[in-house]
Amino acid sequence: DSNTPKIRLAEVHQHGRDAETKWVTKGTRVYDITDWIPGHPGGEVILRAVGGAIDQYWNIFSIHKKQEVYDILESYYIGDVDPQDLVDGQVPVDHVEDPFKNDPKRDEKLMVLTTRPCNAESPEEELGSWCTPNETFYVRNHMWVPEASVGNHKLVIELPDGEEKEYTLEDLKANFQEVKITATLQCSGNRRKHMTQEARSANGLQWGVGAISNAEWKGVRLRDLLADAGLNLNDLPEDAKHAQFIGAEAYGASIPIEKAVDKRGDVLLAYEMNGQPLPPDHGYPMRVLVPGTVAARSVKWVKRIVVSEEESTSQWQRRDYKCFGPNVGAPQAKWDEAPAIQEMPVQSAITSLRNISCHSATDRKLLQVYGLEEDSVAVEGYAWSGGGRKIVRVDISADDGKNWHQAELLLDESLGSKAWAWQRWRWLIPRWQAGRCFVVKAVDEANNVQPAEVGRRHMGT
Ligand code: MTE
Ligand code: MO
Repeated sequence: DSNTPKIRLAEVHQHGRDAETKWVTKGTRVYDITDWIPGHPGGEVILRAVGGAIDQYWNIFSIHKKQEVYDILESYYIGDVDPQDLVDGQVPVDHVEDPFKNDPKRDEKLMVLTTRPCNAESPEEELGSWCTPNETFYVRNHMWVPEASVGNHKLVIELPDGEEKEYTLEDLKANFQEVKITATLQCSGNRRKHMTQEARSANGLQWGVGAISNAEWKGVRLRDLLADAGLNLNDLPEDAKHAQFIGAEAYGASIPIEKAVDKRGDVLLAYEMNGQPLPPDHGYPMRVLVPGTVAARSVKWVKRIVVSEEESTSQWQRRDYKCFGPNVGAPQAKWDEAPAIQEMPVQSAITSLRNISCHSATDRKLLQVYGLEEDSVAVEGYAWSGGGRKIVRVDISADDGKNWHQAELLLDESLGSKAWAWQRWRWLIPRWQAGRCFVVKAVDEANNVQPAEVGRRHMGT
């Protein structure tokens, strides 16, 4: 109406990050949220939006899309965007800063599920090698890739008594023992598509077999850093229960302190991946690498580590990455009572299923190794378990689970205190013995076995 103040966009721009009072627009309405900022549950990430539109951030942080949040925002309403600045009744897009402006160009071989944020799985052809090339290592981003450069990136470690110590990448390289490990990262949603198809519908991105990849990581041990910052590893204080990690774009997660300080736990601040500096998508200049644990805890672009009595308060620690019984739907889920996923269960998948012909010279070599003289089917894939538990067996069936065989476990050079990296495997069966439905299930050293029904794969798919 004509009585509400009309505010020019140029004026909104002046109330950005460095201004005394901070404004945002949502739709065509303007809000002065200065007083709200200190109490914002998501912390200072809100400063990205001030001086401009908040709409695209709420599309990413969909947690805001509820009445109580709308009500809070309305209480800070100060006026409407001046109609002179509107195009077709809307705030023009050039007023809206693109939070994804630092996202890198990505390899075309990646199989993209969403682009903003980037969620992309490794294609099956790339899952056949021991270490996945950096360019085709799966990418799981909840937000944008933050602006980061070695020069201005500082890592702060905070202990329970409030003591803080700051490190640059150069400090890490100069003052701590360098460690190399091979470790597989797997998103908790890996193969969710198959769970949806074979068991029951599972919420979230419908990943195939490629939300997993393996790499050689170089970095320094988190435990060495914590000790340097003043934590007594031999006699941990009572209130040191979790190590919380905060990424530069606002993502956060935590792990139990026992894993963080375990010498054989191999938790790293990693700065190299397969002999290269970490690529932007994978945490440049440094990330946490928690081997054997769900990849959601390996926080990229890490800028702060807090040793605390509490788990991370982030939505990814408390309102995501938890499991509920088969009778519990989203409305009944008691998030506060379910434990956060840490170590992962045993997993395996078929990544390649192909006909091998005795008419081809290269195929004949493979047939010879397996003592076969007729056309056959070659099956290949990976197996992996959490907690560094070694894969001891890979069971494979070519007739939908009626008869089982043991796949050949391929030899690779694994680095680190435990079996953090996947086990690749292969198996050949004469064509006439093979049905159309193949099944794989792996067994780890604790004799944990995968359920067979999600390990199916049909010939020609
Ligand atoms: N760290 C930050 N800062 N931001 C993120 O969105 N995603 C997590 C984890 N660390 C994430 C993060 C999740 S859910 C996964 S599966 C892994 O990073 C993916 O690591 P990658 O993209 O290097 O494969
Ligand atoms: Mo993930």
